[in-house]
Amino acid sequence: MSDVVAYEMDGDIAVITIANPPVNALGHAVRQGLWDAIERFDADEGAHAAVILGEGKLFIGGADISEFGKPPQDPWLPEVVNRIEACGKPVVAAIQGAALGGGLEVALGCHYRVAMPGAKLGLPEVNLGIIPGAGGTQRTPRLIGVAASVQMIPAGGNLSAEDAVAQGLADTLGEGSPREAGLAYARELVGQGAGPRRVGALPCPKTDEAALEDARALWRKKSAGEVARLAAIDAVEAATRLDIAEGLDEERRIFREMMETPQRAGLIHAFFIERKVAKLPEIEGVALREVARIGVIGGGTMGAGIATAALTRGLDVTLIERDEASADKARATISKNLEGAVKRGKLSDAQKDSILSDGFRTATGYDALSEADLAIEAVFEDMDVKKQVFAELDRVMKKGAILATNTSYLDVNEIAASISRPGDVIGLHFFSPAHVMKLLEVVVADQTANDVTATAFALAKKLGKVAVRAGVCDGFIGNRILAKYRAAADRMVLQGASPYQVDRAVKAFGWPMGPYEMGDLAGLDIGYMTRKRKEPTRDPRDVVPTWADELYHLGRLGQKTGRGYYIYEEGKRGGQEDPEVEELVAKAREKQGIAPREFTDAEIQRRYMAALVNEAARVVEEGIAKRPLDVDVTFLYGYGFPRWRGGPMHWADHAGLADLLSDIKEYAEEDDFFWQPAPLLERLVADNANFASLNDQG
Ligand code: T1G
Repeated sequence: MSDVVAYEMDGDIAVITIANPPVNALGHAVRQGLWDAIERFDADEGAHAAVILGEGKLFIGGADISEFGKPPQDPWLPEVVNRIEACGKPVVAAIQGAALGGGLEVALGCHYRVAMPGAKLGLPEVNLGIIPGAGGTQRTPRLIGVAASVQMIPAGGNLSAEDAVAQGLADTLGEGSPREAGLAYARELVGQGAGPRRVGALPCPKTDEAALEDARALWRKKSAGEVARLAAIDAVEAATRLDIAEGLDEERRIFREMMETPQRAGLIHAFFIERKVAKLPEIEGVALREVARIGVIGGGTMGAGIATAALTRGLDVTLIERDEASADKARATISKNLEGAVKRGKLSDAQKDSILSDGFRTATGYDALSEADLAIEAVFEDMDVKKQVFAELDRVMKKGAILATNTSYLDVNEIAASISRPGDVIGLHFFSPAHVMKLLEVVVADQTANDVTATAFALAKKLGKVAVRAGVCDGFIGNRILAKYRAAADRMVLQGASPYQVDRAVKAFGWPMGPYEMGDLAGLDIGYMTRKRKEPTRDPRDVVPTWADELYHLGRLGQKTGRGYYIYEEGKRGGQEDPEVEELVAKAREKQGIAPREFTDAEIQRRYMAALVNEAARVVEEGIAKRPLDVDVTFLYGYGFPRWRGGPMHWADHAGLADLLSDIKEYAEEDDFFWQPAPLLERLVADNANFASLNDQG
């Protein structure tokens, strides 16, 4: 027997246990082990039924994703599933924790399924840019029908054990341990003289044109640019007209097609980097400081959002405001945020009430934080104001407490150096709205202690955030790079592109919004203030979007004033293009003596991404981002970069760094101030290497 699949008898029941931590992935050894175990069971006269178990917290987490792209090894998963199904005696799957992807397909190859309370049963393959490839799209609709299948599979979602039993994907809910439940059910079946019950032998599911059409319409809209979700619907539809053998072949054909798409590579890259981003040598094995009570200084949008994020994850929060009126306003904002969580079903009314009564309080004096484990300030972005706050925190906070700043660009080293305990200072840069956005830039200053950094990453996990380590510079990783590709957009507009064409081209690339729509959402006053802040040090060759300054002076700040780049009408989704903006832009060109030229959407996309990747290469070279994958995670979770492209650095590797570099050099011929190739990019091209080759550096 293989060392990852065990076979033992419990009375007249064969118990087949998969032990391949951490998630019992169906790598080659597991597939071979399962095959051998089923062969043995079929031939074992003393065994009247079999139970398949997964050791540990879950049944099976799916096929082994790390094997993708490598030469396939027999037996293939579809064959293993078919072999289980073909067994001459009943086989029961006992499912705890999760049966996902190939894991559910193995269970569907079994003749009976017992699900333990709390288990989730699903086919998340589309989230990896593929479709189920071992019968999931053919056997699932035979059990739960077409409508339920095209609701679950294209969404990459899963069913709870209870819903799975209700819908017929599983037969019964188990009690006790998975082993006990599996054995009890197998013995019951043997007692009833029940034989194998093959899902594949069930008739083709009745088609449901309406459900198929609705699902196609939904995913055409919702997953613009992604191909796997629609392909999964095609596979389910095939089950309505092909017998199981033909259906499995058709599923396999589509599966292989999806395996070849760059989207698959992008989505699997995203899967692994979001798990790797928190793996940093400096925090590995470092003991954490305890964080149960936190203080938030400032109850504005960010402060209230941070407090909400902490409260909904069970932390005790004291919020400091300058006076009672501001404190009451902050409490009202937090209460509204929690109301939203209740509406989204994330929180019960009772939980909300207990949070607001027991876990949250406001104060107007810093002494209220003397027992706090961590304090995070979210006050006005001014260095003197920040230093005043930190001086107070330094005075009142207990020894070993962590002092954090939510600044989005100020020098965290300077803040740290202003107090007596710089080693306890760290940047925790949340993204607005802080109780919704997943990204958290953990800004590590020169003197930050490793256990402070490690504790920050643990806190991020507790808050349900994806944390990325960032070094100290203006804008850290995300905003620094954003400033560059935004500037590239402004340059194209000055040269002749319409802001609206830029937004359309960028969205066609897969971003949820273009830079000018984004400006309207954030507020054009933010951009104006940033330009004013940078004015004293700006290089005269830099392009200033003077049309945006005029919009600011006209009080057209975007969505919040009903007009910015776009005109927003009450109750209407999105904004209308504004011809006056085009006039302001034309005036700016005239003033600078620029004759406008045509831009294709492809050129806009190329320049936008080239500016992003070039600056990102600098950010990695300077160590602001430790690895290119940190940039990818930042943009996937903080800037809406299309997940199916894997992240900007992954995209660049697939687009070809040499081509990108030669484009940048071409752009530099007309503008060598803005377009200076990053030395790292030049070096990688010279070494015929790529960004991925740097993802294992620490
Ligand atoms: N293959 C390989 N490694 C996997 C894996 C998998 N399927 N799932 C998890 N890991 C690794 C992960 O990278 C991490 O590694 C460790 O296990 C713990 O994971 C034919 C082809 C199961 C819900 O899409 O959703 O089946 O970082 O941190 O939070 O139709 O992992 O420690 O080195 O996420 O407890 C379909 C993917 C595959 C499920 C557990 N299956 N996994 O969550 O742990 S395609 C999936 C998950 C397929 C067939 C097709 C989650 C989990 P490291 P973790 P967790």
